[in-house]
Amino acid sequence: MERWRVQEAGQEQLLRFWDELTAGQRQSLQGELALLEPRELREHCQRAQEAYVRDKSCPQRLDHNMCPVPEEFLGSVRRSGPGELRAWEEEGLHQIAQNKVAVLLLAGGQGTRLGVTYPKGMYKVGLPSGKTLYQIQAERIIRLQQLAGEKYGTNCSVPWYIMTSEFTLNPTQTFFEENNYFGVEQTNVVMFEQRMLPAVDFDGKAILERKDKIAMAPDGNGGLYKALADNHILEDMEARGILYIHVYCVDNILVKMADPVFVGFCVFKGADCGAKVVEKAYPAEPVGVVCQVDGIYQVVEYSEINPDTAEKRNPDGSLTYNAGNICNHFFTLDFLKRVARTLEPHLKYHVAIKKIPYVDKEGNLVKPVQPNGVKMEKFVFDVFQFAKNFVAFEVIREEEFSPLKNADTAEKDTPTTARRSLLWQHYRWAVKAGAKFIDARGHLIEQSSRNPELEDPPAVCEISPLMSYFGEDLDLHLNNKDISSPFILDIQRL
Ligand code: UD2
Repeated sequence: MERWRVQEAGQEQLLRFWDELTAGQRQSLQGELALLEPRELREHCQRAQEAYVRDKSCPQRLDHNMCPVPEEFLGSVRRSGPGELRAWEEEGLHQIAQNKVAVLLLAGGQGTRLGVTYPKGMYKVGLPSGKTLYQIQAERIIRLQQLAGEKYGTNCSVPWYIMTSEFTLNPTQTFFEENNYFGVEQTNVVMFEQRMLPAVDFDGKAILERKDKIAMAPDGNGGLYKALADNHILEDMEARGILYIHVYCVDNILVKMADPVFVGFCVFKGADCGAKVVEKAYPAEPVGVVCQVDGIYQVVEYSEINPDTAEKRNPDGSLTYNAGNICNHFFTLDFLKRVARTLEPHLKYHVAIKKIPYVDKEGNLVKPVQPNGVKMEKFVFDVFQFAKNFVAFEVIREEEFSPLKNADTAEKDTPTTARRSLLWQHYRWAVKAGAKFIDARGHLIEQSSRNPELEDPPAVCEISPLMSYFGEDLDLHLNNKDISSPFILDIQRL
């Protein structure tokens, strides 16, 4: 064993149990250590400890320098006319039809709050079809390709880049293979892996989670930029002729992938970087706020804003910091190149104080009840500061944002709320298309004013994304038709 590596890093505790390990265990620990360059490991542990001390004595807050996004700089679906929206949509579809748009899914997170051991994208929220989040997303891509291709007479594709981590790569790959990539062309799905970083205790020592395993965690969704460089993803995009990339997170069941309206808006405005936002639902909602800090656009994350600031209100009662980040970002390829090749080292780490299971000095496994260590993460939106022309675009929450974060024991952002949001949306689309819902006795089901957050829609109607990306073209199948609930509108795949 090359002991010098851990000595040079000042992390000898990582070999505390070396003498007791089997040959296989030694090999696995050695493999982990080989990936950690001693100088980098030492600096990482020092940085984590310093950040912890700083954060504890004086949490870094940006509140005093924050300003809301001026309304004139905020594009908005609600405040735009149908003509404008149509023009943006056509521009977006045109770019898609010319193979210039890709989507990039951030799927390296551990989904700790949801409490499942497999990647979140494989989760079924209990829809009548039994579809997973990954399948819904795949089908939206297929339908969008079809819409853009038909409109502009091309045969186009929207490549799907998927950033995974050590936790999610293998299961995600296997799941896609087993499901035949849900009908997406396999060559258009590119999975790649982000880096991992050791978790560090409050004394600056990397933590052992087992005698033969270092506690490692993905380096945050801002690990994207290193991962793009590590895996030559930007070169792959360039070779395909991609100009625009829509980056999104895995758990929003309503996500409009490669949304032509958003893409078109950003292209029209000449933006190199953009963010979709929704009006925040309540001050403590766990979404960052898009704002200016010292005149520069950025997101202040929900974990880093003072409650007083989050609760500030305008004279009309609305929240002052109202532009809720929904982790839906637009980037040009040129912008990503600039970030990945030169600016990434300037992104700061954020400190998360966590309860990290560890082996104590006697070799017992301990599940701490109090936080005992630090995880360091970069955030995907921290690159906004580098934009030459940043835009924000406000969309309607009911149509575009319902994240799956927690298990059903929580009140919000659960499988139940996600399923409900999607079924309400499909119910609204069906009613608009002229569907008439009937119950088991053949009686018409009245449209009622139920509370979409607390109750299911009056009739259950799930529409496959293969049939409709955003409510379009449903009249043909639903207008004036008697539909008995529950109903699934889907097409047989070849
Ligand atoms: C994210 C946003 C928050 C808000 C919210 C909306 C960040 C940093 N925060 O908060 O402002 O928009 O979403 O739902 O973006 N991920 C990785 N690698 C990692 C960590 C996370 O790929 O190392 C992915 C994860 O799989 C998910 C996305 O990033 O798709 C967001 O991660 P999260 O659910 O931990 O973020 P959250 O809800 O704290």
